[in-house]
This record gives sequence, C-alpha cells and structure tokens, in this order.
Amino acid sequence: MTKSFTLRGALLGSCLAFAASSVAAEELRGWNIHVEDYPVSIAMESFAAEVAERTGGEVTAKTFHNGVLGSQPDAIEQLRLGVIDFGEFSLGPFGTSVPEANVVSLPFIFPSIPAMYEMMDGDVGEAISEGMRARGVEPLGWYDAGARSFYNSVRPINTPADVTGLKIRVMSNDLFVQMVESMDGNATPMAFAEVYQSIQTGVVDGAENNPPSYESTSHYEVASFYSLTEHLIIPECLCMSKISFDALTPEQQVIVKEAGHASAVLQRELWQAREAVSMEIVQAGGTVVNTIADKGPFQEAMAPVYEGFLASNPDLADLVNLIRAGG
Ligand code: BDP
Repeated sequence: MTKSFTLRGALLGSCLAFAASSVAAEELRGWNIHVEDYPVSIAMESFAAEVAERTGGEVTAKTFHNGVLGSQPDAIEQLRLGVIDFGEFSLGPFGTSVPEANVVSLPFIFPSIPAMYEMMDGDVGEAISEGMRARGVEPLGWYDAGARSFYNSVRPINTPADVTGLKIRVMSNDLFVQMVESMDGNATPMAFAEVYQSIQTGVVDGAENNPPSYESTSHYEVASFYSLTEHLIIPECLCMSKISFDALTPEQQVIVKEAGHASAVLQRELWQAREAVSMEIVQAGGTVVNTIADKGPFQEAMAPVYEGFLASNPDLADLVNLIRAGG
C-alpha cells in the first residue's frame, strides 16, 4: 500500500517535472512580415540565437518570416492574446490598439531619424512602452524603418497637389487615410502582401514606404516614380506578448530584454546599409527618384490630421508636444 502510493507519487512527480520542463522548453513563435534577408529578419534571428544560447536552450524562439502567420493587424491581436509569442511590428498598425503608439504615426512628427532614435530611447519610448504594456505587449527593442515616401505608377510627386486624385494604398490606420485625403488623394487601407498585385492591376496607383520595403517587395517594378516626401518616420518594435513574457522566470526575462536591445543595435546598423543598397537596386531597375525642394506645403497640408487627432485624444497632447519639442 505504502509502496504503491510512493510509486504513484513518484510517477506523478516525474510527470509534473516533465510537464514543467516541457513548458519551460517550449519554443516561442515569432511573427515577421519581411523576407529572410531583410534587416529586421536578420536581427530577429540574432535575437533568437542569443536567447537560446544564454538560457542554455531553456527558451528557444522560431521566427516565421514572410508574413506566413497572417496579416499585421491580425498578428497584433494574436500577440496581445498570447497566440503569437513575439514579433516585429511597425507602430503604424499598432496605433489602432495602443493610442500612445499612434503619436508616431502623425506625419512629419519627428524632425529626423537620429532625433527619432534619441526620443525612442528616452522618455517618449518609455511613454509608448507603458501604453503597450497596459495592452498586453512588452517592447524589447525599437527597430529603425527609416522614412516612408510616396511611390506610384502615374507621375512624380513634388507638391501636395500632385497627390490629388491618386489612389494610394496605406497601412491599416485611419490616420494614414486622413493623411492622403488631406491632399485630396484616395486612400485604400490594404494588407502589405496585396500591394504588388493591386498596383499591377490598377486597383491602386501606388503606395508609400521606405526604400528597403519598396525594393524587397518589388513594388518598384510596377510603380516607378519614387518621390522623397519622407512624410512618416515610424519606428518599429521587437516585442513580446505580455502573457508569454510573464511566463518566463525573472532571469529569462532579463536575458530576453538584453537580447532584444542587442538585436535593435544590430538592426539599426543593418538598416543603414540596406537603405543604400535598396536605392541602388530600384534605380538600376528603372525607378525615377525625385527629391522634394520644399516639404513645407506637405507639412502644412497635414494640419487637419493633427487637429482631428488631438480633438479625439486630448490626453495625448503632452506626448505630441514632447516630441515636437525634441523629447
Ligand atoms: C514596412 C513595415 C511593415 C509594414 C509595411 C506596410 O516594416 O511592418 O507592414 O511597411 O506598409 O515598412 O504594410
């Protein structure tokens, strides 16, 4: 009696130990929209390698590239629910669920990319992180996504009036719809994966993105006017589901955070190099690039976007002002 009880206890104990170790050794699933040689993708692989090495294999992470785990808005919801454990997201689509994150989607809010880095690594980044945590997301590192510019198959854009009547694909967020409409263009929110075909078949005339995305998606093949409006500098986030993060031990959490930070340092370096390469590739492929002599009229055209945003988010005025004052 005593013996079988002990045996059962031992068996139960080893089952529990097995269950615990299999939970601890479970592989984290990561979402990524980009192709495998993209700076984001390389940095995510480096994050996974560092986490596996420093936890002695207790925490491993697998990144699913090319958006195979679904569109970005869906993936953000799945991240918040803990269905996806980590991922690399633009704060553009994040703004619809985290109001603080939406501030960086205001056109021309950051004066430059170095200023964006500095602010995201300081109080502005911390305010956005708090908003994300409150909605189930733990930021691990801020990645660079350069500046987004308009491209289309019809004409170069030099003034806001050149946008009039153009059908432009935007990321899923009302702010981007208002941005295009404030120049009398027609905005169409659409998944990233659908843009190439939509331009090719004339569903839209163009879109807007940074040079590496314009190049890696081959959008330049179907929209050969790339106009350097640089209207959006939207940082990106390597982040983890708070549910998955909270399931880690405190030591593992420290490792994950440090690895996230290190991957962001790497990504920012890779980004600079890729931007230059992408510009060469698209121009060799026939893209006509034009700079904008005066961005003032574009900035002025964005006044209604700011007014609408501040009217619906009065509590975010301080954060907007903090960024405009340089952080
Ligand atoms: C790229 C971002 C990616 C977005 C994409 C888009 O890195 O997260 O999904 O733009 O326009 O620059 O949808």
